Amino acid sequence: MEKQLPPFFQRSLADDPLTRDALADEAARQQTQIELIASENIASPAVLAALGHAMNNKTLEGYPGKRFHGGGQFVDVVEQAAIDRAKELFGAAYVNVQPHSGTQANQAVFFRLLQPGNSILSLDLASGGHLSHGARPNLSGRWFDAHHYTVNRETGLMNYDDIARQAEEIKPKLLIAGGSAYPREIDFPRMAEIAESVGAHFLVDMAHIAGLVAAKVHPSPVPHADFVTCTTTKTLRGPRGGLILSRSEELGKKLQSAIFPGVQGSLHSNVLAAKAVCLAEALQPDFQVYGQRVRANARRLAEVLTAGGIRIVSGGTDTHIVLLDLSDKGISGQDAEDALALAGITSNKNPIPFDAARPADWVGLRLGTSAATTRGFDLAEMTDVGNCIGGLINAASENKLADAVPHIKAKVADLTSRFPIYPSVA
Ligand code: DSN
Repeated sequence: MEKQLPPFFQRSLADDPLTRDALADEAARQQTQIELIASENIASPAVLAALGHAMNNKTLEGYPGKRFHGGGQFVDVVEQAAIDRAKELFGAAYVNVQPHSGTQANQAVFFRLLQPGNSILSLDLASGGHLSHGARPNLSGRWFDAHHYTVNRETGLMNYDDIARQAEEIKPKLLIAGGSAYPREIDFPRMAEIAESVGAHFLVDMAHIAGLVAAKVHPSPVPHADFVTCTTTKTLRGPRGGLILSRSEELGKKLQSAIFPGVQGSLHSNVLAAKAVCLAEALQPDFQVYGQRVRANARRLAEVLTAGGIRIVSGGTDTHIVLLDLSDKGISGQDAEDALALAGITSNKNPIPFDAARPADWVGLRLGTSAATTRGFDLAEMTDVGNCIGGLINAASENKLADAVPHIKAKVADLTSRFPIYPSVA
């Protein structure tokens, strides 16, 4: 007869009703709302199963085969699989799968390449850059002499001649490309040329576009940069965490100790398993179809919104991101985010290029199509979503939200019920 488990192992979430209910509510929210936050996605049940596994209990430091604790043989299997799969997916010679986040991946690269006080040159936040690329409130903005390039005020596009001139003037130790809200393709060979011309290292943070690069619908930075960092969360559709890649095994070897023991201690064993799962998923042929749909859906969303009288920063998109400029609508990004939320559409306020400093005054709204595409939305649904958003923004601008919300909310409910996500909340 099977031995009765001790009471501790018989406990479940039912013993913590507060957490159980919040988790159930979050699952229901994801089912019933249209998720358009560009940094989000819907991970597979297999990824979630790996995250919720007892591998969570395993403490390890070091790398496969060279650990500081015993009992690591099965974590070695998943860490090595994640490394091998990421190498294959991105054509990289070196991969580190241990970063707990994209920001920590960036910190490890800084730790390896820079000394405090060195100069760095990156895309500014309002133009779509990232906090960890030298923004003032971030550690990177305090410890390094951070300079930023902007996009062109009229076109919203990166101007490579301007960046080259700025780099010549500043002579940064590190040039960074990539960010959180730049919706257009980046010319990586040109950026690499600029870095080389001033003797700078070149880092690409492809956190947002990693899945599009994996799906081959966006050019890869891997052959051009010294290091490429990303998260596994966003277009890559995996667990929360980061990766560092390099085209060079030599550079990679130098980076290894920058993650551990440089900026991190023990690894997140179960997350490594989930990373292995999501990377295997991204190697399947259907992931390329997914990437094509994400981009086509973003283009459709931009077209429908433009036809609805809403300005899109840079006039369109090459990625999953559509950045709205609400400056001529008389409402803030926060007003728009709130208006969309009334109908069950989730988004986030964002600065647009040359926007105000205070988040409350930002006039941008960032949308992304990764999560909606995962649940099955295609061009027809994205046309509906665009019309819903256009209707809400124009209604907010004319103080007519009370009239507009009920029928748009009904449309959102119809769309989400036709495209269920996890079985338990379907
Ligand atoms: N960088 C933030 C974003 O893009 O939303 C979080 O990943």
